Amino acid sequence: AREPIGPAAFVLPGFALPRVDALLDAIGDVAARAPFRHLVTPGGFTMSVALTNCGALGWTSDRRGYRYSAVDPDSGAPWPAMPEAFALLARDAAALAGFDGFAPDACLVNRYQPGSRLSLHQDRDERDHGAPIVSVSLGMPATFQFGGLARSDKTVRIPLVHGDVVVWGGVDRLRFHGVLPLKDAPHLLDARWGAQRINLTFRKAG
Ligand code: MD5
Ligand code: FE
Repeated sequence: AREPIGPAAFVLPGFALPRVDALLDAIGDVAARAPFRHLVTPGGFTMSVALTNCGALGWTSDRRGYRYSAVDPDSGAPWPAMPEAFALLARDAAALAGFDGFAPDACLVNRYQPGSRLSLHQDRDERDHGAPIVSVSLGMPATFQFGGLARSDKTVRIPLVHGDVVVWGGVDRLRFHGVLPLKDAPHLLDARWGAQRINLTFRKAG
């Protein structure tokens, strides 16, 4: 199934479900080599969402600004390679939304714990805004906020649950968006995920 939420944005409900075991293993491998960390924004705030990356490029932030980097600033080493299961999922989901041949070079791995939130923002640090972004929701449910091209545009709330995949392209790629504070609701589907939401965000950054 494919549910449009914008002219070029689609929710693929449960699309990742058949692949979650492989994803959980791969997330563990990535986090063992590049641990989750709470980044500081240029404004001096510590993000409530913890993040790591895999792939050729990883997104990072500090007092100097936001940027993509080929190395993990915490270790000085390259980010872990993008697991095969990640790249295949991103490519297959993008194709279902009309974006054939999506080959992401960056995967941000966001970890939300109860109370973690992501305030309204645009993703504009990527070089090529023509490529889509693919987002995979795992673990606890969350409410996604989807706005317009101006921060002040009204937002709609979209519930996202374990296994949902969203593809954002074209005119929807630069819309303001955020995630409401994660509720402390137990995740009933699979106890291995614990009290957290993991979001994989695939991008063509370079
Ligand atoms: C999340 N992450 O649920 C979201 C999923 C981020 C972030 O927002 O920046 O790490 S990605 C949602 C997204 C990406 C690009 C464009 C749009 C939404 N959009 O136009 O609405 O952790
Ligand atoms: Fe974003």
